[in-house]
Amino acid sequence: MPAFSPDTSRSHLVLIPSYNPGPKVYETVRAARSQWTPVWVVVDGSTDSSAAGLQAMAAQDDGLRVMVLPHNVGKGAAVLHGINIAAARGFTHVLTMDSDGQHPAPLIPEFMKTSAAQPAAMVLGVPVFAADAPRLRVNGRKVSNGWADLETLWAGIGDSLFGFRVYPIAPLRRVMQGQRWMRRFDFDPEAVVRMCWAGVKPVNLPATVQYFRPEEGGVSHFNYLRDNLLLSWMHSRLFLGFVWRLPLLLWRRIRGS
Ligand SMILES: Nc1nc2c(ncn2[C@@H]2O[C@H](COP(=O)(O)OP(=O)(O)OP(=O)(O)O)[C@@H](O)[C@H]2O)c(=O)[nH]1
Ligand SMILES: [Mg+2]
Repeated sequence: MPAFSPDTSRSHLVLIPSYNPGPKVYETVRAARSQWTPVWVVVDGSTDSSAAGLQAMAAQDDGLRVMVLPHNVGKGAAVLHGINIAAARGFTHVLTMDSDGQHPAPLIPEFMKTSAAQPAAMVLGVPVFAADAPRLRVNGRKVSNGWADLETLWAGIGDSLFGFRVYPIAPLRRVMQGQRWMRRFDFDPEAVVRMCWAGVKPVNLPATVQYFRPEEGGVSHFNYLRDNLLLSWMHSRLFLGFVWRLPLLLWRRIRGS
């Protein structure tokens, strides 16, 4: 079994929540491992064979840890599971990335370096889409981004939905433990808005996104009706939260903090 490399991070880890990702997950995890140590995967009640396949990889690699949840609890809940354990191990920051190969593993070091230089901030990937990316996805996010801008009084969120990010763990845990939302697909946009409310500043970096056709191993769990309803409900409750925080947000804006 290979020993930890000397550059194993004690503060920053890569966390990959994973639900029935198909075979792309193996190259995704390998790509993340080639850039960072440690990498943790939370298998969220997957019913494909990926739990066993990932555990076999982890048995050969001390830098990879695989946690398997018995039932599907949702992306946000899987992230919370991972960061609770990470916090207990002394980690302070987490880079979250998708398990389906869409996110740019080669940018992990740059994102981690930016986070280390500004540890109080969150580092947000801003998606750079290829010309063949589905228009519905590219344009659909403008609605969520518009709401997130309003809800934070234009705090500078580059993209509300993109999940390739580095979060400081302590405020993210506080925000998540403070309420019962953000457990599913609503995790990424609600996290970024609530973190802004908590005073965590966004730093935006461009990040390329890849879309794979099904025959290339592309898998999506985005359900247009279900997830747009979830996002509409999420922005409704965030808007209410925004209304009573408006004096605070205005005060911060006036002070320039
Ligand atoms: N833990 C967990 N992760 C999930 C769940 N659903 C999706 N994910 C993960 O969240 C990431 C994004 O899911 P996708 O279904 O690709 O959603 P998306 O990337 O926003 O949508 P597309 O633009 O269609 O790819 C992937 O890494 C999934 O494995 C879930 O129920 N639990
Ligand atoms: Mg995806």
